[in-house]
Amino acid sequence: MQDITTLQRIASQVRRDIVRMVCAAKSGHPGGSLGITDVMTALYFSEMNHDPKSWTRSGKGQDVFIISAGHLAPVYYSILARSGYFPTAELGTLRKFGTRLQGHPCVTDSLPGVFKPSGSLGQGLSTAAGIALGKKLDGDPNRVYVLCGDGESEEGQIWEAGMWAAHHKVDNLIAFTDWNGQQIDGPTTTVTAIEDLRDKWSAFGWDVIEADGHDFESILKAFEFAHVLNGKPKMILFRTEMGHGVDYMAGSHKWHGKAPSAEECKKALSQLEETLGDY
Ligand SMILES: Cc1ncc(C[n+]2csc(CCOP(=O)(O)OP(=O)(O)O)c2C)c(N)n1
Repeated sequence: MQDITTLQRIASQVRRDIVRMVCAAKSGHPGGSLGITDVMTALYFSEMNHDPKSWTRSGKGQDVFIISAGHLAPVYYSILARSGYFPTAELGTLRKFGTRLQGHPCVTDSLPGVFKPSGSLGQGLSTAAGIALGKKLDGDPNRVYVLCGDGESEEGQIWEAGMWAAHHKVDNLIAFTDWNGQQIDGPTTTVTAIEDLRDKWSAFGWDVIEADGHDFESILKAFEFAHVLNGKPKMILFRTEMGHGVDYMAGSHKWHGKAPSAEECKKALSQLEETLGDY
């Protein structure tokens, strides 16, 4: 469990990692990654029971995290490296030929921390629900977490998994949505409206919690609240801003999957300056 100032410092470092990674690769997904950074930082550095030293792909004896919105690989890789799953020096290899850090996570046997390949949207919630039920059947008291996108939630399989998890009362499953209102082609309201996510998830038999995805107190309270609810799977809807922390990216779907130019990178890094120190 880290204090909030430490979490802010880690998140600031992770945002710089994301910008450096996509700039070096000249491609990738900075917008959603920057938007979900605070939540992912709270998850790995405060909420989850995990230990990189004893991690195994079976996920036994620890919490499991599945990234369903696999294009958010930059934030995922940075968080894994900063948590100690692999060296931070490797972050510079994002999207390079032969790297373990593919543009979307793939399970090479050698990349610790990754349970499942992703990138084809809509599938991760099904996997997470299955792993969570498996843990219950095994008597493993640990939880399963899964990150979904709001645009991703336009996929039908998300709702099939939702029905299934509620039917089987998979209450050790904590799903969360990066509710930034944006997806690849524009606002979700104009692509395929999914509002109101609160009503939809509760109609599907889930406990629903809403929180500010850029306020660590709100994020941690949401996770805490999820622990005391029993009998249903939980969905935390984190209100976030795409591109959070970089003014010219903030709130715009245009930064869903585009690398900044060299000039824009400099600008982004100067805005993410190490005011709180390096982590
Ligand atoms: C099955 C499938 N259909 C389409 C895509 C292309 N695609 C990649 S990301 C994306 C939008 C996802 O939106 P969201 O989950 O809101 O992510 P954000 O834009 O907030 O990063 C789409 C349509 C895909 N990867 N997989």
